[in-house]
Amino acid sequence: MKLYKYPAVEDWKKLLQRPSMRMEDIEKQVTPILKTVQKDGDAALKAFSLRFDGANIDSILVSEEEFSQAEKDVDNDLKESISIAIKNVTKFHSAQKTDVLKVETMPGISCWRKSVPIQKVGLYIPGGSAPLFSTVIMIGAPALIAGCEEVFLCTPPNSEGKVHPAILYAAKKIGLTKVYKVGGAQAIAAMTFGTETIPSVSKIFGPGNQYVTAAKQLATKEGVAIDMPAGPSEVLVWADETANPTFIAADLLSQAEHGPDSQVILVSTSEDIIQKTEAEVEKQLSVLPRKEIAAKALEHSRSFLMKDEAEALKLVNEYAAEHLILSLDNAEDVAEKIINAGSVFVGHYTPESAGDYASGTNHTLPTYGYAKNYSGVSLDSYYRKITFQKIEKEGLESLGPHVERMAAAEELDAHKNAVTVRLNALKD
Ligand code: HSO
Ligand code: ZN
Repeated sequence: MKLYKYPAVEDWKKLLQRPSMRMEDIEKQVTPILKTVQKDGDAALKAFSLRFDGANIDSILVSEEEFSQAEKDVDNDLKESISIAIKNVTKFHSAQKTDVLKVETMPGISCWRKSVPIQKVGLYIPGGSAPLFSTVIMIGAPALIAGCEEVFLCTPPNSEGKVHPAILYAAKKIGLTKVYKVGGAQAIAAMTFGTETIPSVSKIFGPGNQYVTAAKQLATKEGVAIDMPAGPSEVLVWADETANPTFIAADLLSQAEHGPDSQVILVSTSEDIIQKTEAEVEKQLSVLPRKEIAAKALEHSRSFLMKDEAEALKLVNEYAAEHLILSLDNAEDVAEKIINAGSVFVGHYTPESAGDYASGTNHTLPTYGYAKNYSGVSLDSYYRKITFQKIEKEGLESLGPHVERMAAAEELDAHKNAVTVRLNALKD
């Protein structure tokens, strides 16, 4: 991790830059995949599974027997932990339900807003080196709590045509029964256009590699919504002299092990803490099974020594981290001053891992600085909010003349008439 001591404000933007993502080349590779799936449906999905995953798939839909086998393959201790995670995530997200908001803006004029679940939702869970069954819970449970009518999941099979048992177990446990064995850009294409087996959806959720990310971006041009623009995962740890270097080194590495393009940042007003943490990172890294991945991520990660708390706060808000850990004595006070972050972990005993798996908050969060303008996934992500209004005759009598006047001033006579004909009828 490269150390920057008291960086000048004018250099912050450059120093806080994320690794660049060039999507054009990938989009060029992904576009033909989307087109082929649109044209050939299931046959294209099977051909791509053979080509990219080395899997010969008979049935794209996971069978009852496969679910039962998964149930047997997951050990009881893990089942218990998954249950606790589901319980906490369900509790936190269920509490996000809102009542219909109804307001009488003037006598005889009522306006209300109601959350209506998105009808068809598709979830994507990547395969690869880490089977992210926790993500099944994070993006699946809220969809079911919101009441989305059709919810299903796509995930790539391994070369034997199988899905990781914990993914199937977690899916079944939250109430998802439709899981399709298809991954990569072809899965996103299937959810966008629909195939004989896989229905098209209105919104796609879930992480993925660059091909999946590019395919999701292209799906938006076809009228499909996506959870959020994706970039590599990241954490910023802000630590003061009361922080424990062993704890925060572990936090930095927990993010670094996600992928070689992950970014980890350490901010402190104490040079001693930075030095001790760096030594601790080296020590812990050497025994990690994913040390090669984590080491690559650390190559483009940084530490910042800041003059005081106020400067550190400005830098932290400028970075807009996906995950922000406040390992500070006054963490709760500082938390109040955070204006840009995906999710904040407050105090020495709040590791990001807790939120990644089981405390209750969602781990699908805005990366790449998007925390400045996007929120993480929550119950809201599964709704549209529809507004309604009902105007009584006396309401139109009092408001109508104002609408007529405004319409006339905008030179939109048909708008004015829509009120005038009614007001005339009321005079008769
Ligand atoms: N830190 C990841 C989520 C995750 N971690 C899943 C472990 N499993 C992105 O927020
Ligand atoms: Zn994680």
